Amino acid sequence: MFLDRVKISIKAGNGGKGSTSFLRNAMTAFGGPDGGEGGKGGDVVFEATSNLNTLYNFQFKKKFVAENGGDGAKKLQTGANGKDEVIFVPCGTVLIDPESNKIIADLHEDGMRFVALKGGKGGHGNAYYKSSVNQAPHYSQMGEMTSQREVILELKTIADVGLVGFPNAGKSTLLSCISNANPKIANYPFTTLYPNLGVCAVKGQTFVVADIPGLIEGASEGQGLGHYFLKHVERVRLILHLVDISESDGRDFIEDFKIINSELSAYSQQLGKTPQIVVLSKIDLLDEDTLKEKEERFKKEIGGEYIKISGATMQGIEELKNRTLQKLSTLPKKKAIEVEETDFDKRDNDSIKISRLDNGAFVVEGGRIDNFIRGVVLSDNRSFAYFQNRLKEMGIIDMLKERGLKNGDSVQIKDIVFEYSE
Ligand SMILES: Nc1nc2c(ncn2[C@@H]2O[C@H](COP(=O)(O)OP(=O)(O)OP(=O)(O)O)[C@@H](O)[C@H]2O)c(=O)[nH]1
Ligand SMILES: [Mg+2]
Repeated sequence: MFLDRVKISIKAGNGGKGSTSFLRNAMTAFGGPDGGEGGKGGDVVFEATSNLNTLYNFQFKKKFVAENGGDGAKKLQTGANGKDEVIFVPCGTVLIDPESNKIIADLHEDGMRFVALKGGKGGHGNAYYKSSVNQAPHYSQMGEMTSQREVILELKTIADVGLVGFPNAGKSTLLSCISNANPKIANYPFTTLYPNLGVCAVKGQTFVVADIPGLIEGASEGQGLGHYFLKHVERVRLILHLVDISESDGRDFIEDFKIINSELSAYSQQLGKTPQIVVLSKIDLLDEDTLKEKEERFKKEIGGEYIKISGATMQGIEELKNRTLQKLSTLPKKKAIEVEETDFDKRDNDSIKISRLDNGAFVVEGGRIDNFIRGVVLSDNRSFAYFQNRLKEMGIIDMLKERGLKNGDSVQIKDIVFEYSE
């Protein structure tokens, strides 16, 4: 099972509640406020690891929630911070915001981390609100609530070299000859159904090779397995373009070469321009004269750099490894995918929305209201006075009046419903 695109839901931890408490012991009957702060909620963090090659782990587990912050307690005890939820993904995983379709992170290197969602802030305890005018506040603050988000994980494999060609061209055979990988090989098209990675060692150096399912004419329009898997060679620095010069499947090898190149360009201009080494494969199946004839034809009609190999006799394999390494040394390291500026984890701290119910009651909602209401505990008179003052200061009463608020109208703000009077 190969999984390279999956949608999951993530949620950071809520902030813990601040505590309302007063110092009380044998010596102090009515001590000051000593309610501690709520702890911070855990973050949702993605981390790239080279121990994974697919998104298979996400087939069944699709929901990830970081721990909530602990509540504050008496004696100024701060609540514990919630544990971060660390989600491990294979190197090359790109995170996409399904709402905007924008890329929010590219985890292309082992150990790379990205904090996708920050945990909610802890609420203040009542000790925090102690002031010269209010020595004994009977209220504390709720922690900041976080909301659940969806994110798409898409794997764009990280490899230096990509093997590209028609089905049966000998791509997997080549991978097994030059690397530690052990891919399935068989004499029928589409043996390879998902990308294989192998590490090739040459002269004390290594490079990573990706073998993908074969392409056919019209792949860009969905023929065969389509060009779905080309995303796994999108980032390679060099393509080994395999062409079966023995024409064992009955097609013309020059045509094959041209078709694959036009499919690469149809997928993306950039992929069409990725440097290539043309690899003429299965030369053991041709006698010397025919091989020479075909080579001449290739030189005349296509030209440029090429190399002849046989996975059966190993002819040309060492040379191909050396040439690949040499060519890679002249090519720049692939850059990470550009990540766009997004507001994925941006909290709504500013909005105020007013609507009216059928019964005429006004409803006030929005991020600014949520933040404000966290600090309101209505069992306390001072707190209610504070609430009313703040409604005026924030301009909410004026906004409501503009919408027709009159004496006696009912106003609903979160769980609080009150009757307006001048
Ligand atoms: N004689 C000979 N046969 C080869 C050579 N390379 C591959 N083959 C055979 O060709 C067939 C296809 O080889 P694969 O390596 O599976 O081809 P592939 O390009 O990975 O094919 P798909 O995964 O279907 O796209 C198998 O039967 C191989 O044994 C070669 O150099 N010489
Ligand atoms: Mg194969």
